[in-house]
Amino acid sequence: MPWSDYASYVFAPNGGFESGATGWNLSGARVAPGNESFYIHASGEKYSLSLPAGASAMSPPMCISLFSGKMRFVSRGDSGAKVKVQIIYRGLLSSVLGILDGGTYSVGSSWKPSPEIGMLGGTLPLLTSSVSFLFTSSGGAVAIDDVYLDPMKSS
Ligand SMILES: [Ca+2]
Repeated sequence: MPWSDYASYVFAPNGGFESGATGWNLSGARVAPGNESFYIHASGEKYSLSLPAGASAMSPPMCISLFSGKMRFVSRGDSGAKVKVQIIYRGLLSSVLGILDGGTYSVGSSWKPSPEIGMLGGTLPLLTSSVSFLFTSSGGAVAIDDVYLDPMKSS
């Protein structure tokens, strides 16, 4: 709400890394002490995900409707660091139906919410049942925390 975003977001499974890396598929990334500074999900949380340059992290799958809207997360990083977001669409049996480039974003030295990253909405591949988000860092270390999906386009 502080950012005038009133969508009905759903928290990604272990989307704040308070359960360690449970459910995430990490490559070169690790859960580290230090929560994002706004405590968007809950006060008292303690961890975020650290991605050295070139590391990647795939979120657990989330159910999705054909009217899916957008996702957001919180990040910070080294000067010049960027995070690339890809959206992996899966069908039954986890088969990959499509990969959408969600964009590459510069991160600042202090925590800030990502832009609203739009999803395919009404043009999702037929039979899509879940999505995962793949984060990849470049140009420096990046930290992310509090990953949210707006699973039904609500704004
Ligand atoms: Ca956290």
